[in-house]
Amino acid sequence: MTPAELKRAAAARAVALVEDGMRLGLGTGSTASVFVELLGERVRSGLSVVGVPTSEATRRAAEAAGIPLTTLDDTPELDLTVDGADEIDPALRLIKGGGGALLREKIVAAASRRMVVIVDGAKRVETLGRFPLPIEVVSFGLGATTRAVAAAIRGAGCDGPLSLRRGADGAPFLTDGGHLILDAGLDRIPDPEALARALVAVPGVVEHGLFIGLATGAVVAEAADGQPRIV
Ligand code: ABF
Repeated sequence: MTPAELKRAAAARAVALVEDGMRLGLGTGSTASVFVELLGERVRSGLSVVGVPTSEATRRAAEAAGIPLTTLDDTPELDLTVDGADEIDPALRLIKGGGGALLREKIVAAASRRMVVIVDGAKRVETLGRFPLPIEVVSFGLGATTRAVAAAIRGAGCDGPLSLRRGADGAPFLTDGGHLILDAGLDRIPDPEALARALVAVPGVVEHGLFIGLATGAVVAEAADGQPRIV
């Protein structure tokens, strides 16, 4: 099966977990967008749900699919969030934020009783870090914040280059919140909890892409047979 077919298989399995009346967090990325598309089909067949989108892109996709939307102000507690990931380890720790939506994704996941991650098998790793870790920072003081982030990374036993994410036009990439992203090419993160603690202690860091203790399950579609497994 192609990567696109695997993503669709994982998204379809997750849509089957949705029950009538649920308050949902709607993830971002190509896998989550298939989930939104398939959820829209169920909504048009009579399923009653409300969703909180994790990005402006997902908001537009959900509106196009006919999914009723709400906010965390009106609906501060969600039943289930379904979202993609860039990496997942055996303890369901994640790297997210390759799409730049990590801040809203983490807020929505933290407001959910369950978070199910939908990925193809290529995202599974023994040790997180091969995918560059996104770190969202405010633009004020960028030079000083970058130095402090580099020191925090070394203090947590990691090493590797930090690069300011840029868009296709070469300009700095801006998140939905108007912030910048530093991508840390660490290769291996031996102690994700220690790195997470070190990063949040840096003034100017808004959020980082390590999702620890948030995912309660994962639907993994493996290339071998394309059959999604729930772990
Ligand atoms: C979001 O989309 C992100 O947190 C992650 O970076 C990305 C995964 O994208 P895809 O499903 O397109 O691989 O979930």
